[in-house]
Amino acid sequence: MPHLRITDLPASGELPPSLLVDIGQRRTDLALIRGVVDPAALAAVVQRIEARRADLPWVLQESDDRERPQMGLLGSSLTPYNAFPDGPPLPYYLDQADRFRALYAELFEGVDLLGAASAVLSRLGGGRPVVEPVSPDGRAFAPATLRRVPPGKGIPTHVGRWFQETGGFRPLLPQVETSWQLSWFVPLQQGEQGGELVVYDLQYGDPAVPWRERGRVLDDEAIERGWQQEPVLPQPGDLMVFNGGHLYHRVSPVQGSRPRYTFGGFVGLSADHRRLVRWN
Ligand SMILES: O=C(O)CCC(=O)C(=O)O
Repeated sequence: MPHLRITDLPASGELPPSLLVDIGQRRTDLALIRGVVDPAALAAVVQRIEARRADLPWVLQESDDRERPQMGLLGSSLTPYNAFPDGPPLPYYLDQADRFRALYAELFEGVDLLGAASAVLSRLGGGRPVVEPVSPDGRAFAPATLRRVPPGKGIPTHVGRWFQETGGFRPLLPQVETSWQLSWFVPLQQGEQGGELVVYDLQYGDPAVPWRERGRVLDDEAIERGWQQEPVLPQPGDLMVFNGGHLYHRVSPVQGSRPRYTFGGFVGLSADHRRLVRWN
């Protein structure tokens, strides 16, 4: 049974200016905005990245072992991962953000994916300007990361507002409206099969959320068995924005020979509600 309320629209037409706030305030769940960027241009970016893959500074999510098939990011997210189980320390994160901006300029030369995604986010956010959070020393947070998920791997079940409880998010929280945060991403390439965003009918803060190891580890198998789920598969160049802050979700294992590439992060309102704040 579908439980997700989806708005599916072409980027070339009119877009509802209150959609981000409507998703954040749970009047709807997910927006799929088609054709934000030319898929052929994104395919060329993927070729460029794959050609240089062995030399790129991937931030590995599961283990330091570079030979192990696993999800890797270009740029660091503020979220917990193998090297920093409570999220990265701010100075390291900001260094990675600077490095990411330089790499992005090289790898995406001639394809303004960040600009195109920001323009659509702004249209969905009442025309508010889109900005990055800024650290106390004036350095900008990362606007997004590039994510590579190889065949056989997915992204484990998680929910965005849980990250607000981790150390990495501490410097961010005074700058944003914390009662909601959305996830957004644009696929550059999908695998032959799999790689769907699977959204569960399970909400952050629900006392029924199942845990293992005395509340330390989410019981993703119990969620898989016990809650309704709905898969969504955006195509290269489509922008997906959804209430990943509130609804538990995962990415199903990528199948076939191609890795899945996406570019994205989080978006919400600034604390004064006048700007959209975007980070990863
Ligand atoms: O596919 C992606 O890049 C991330 C999907 C996701 O789990 C999220 O946006 O929170």
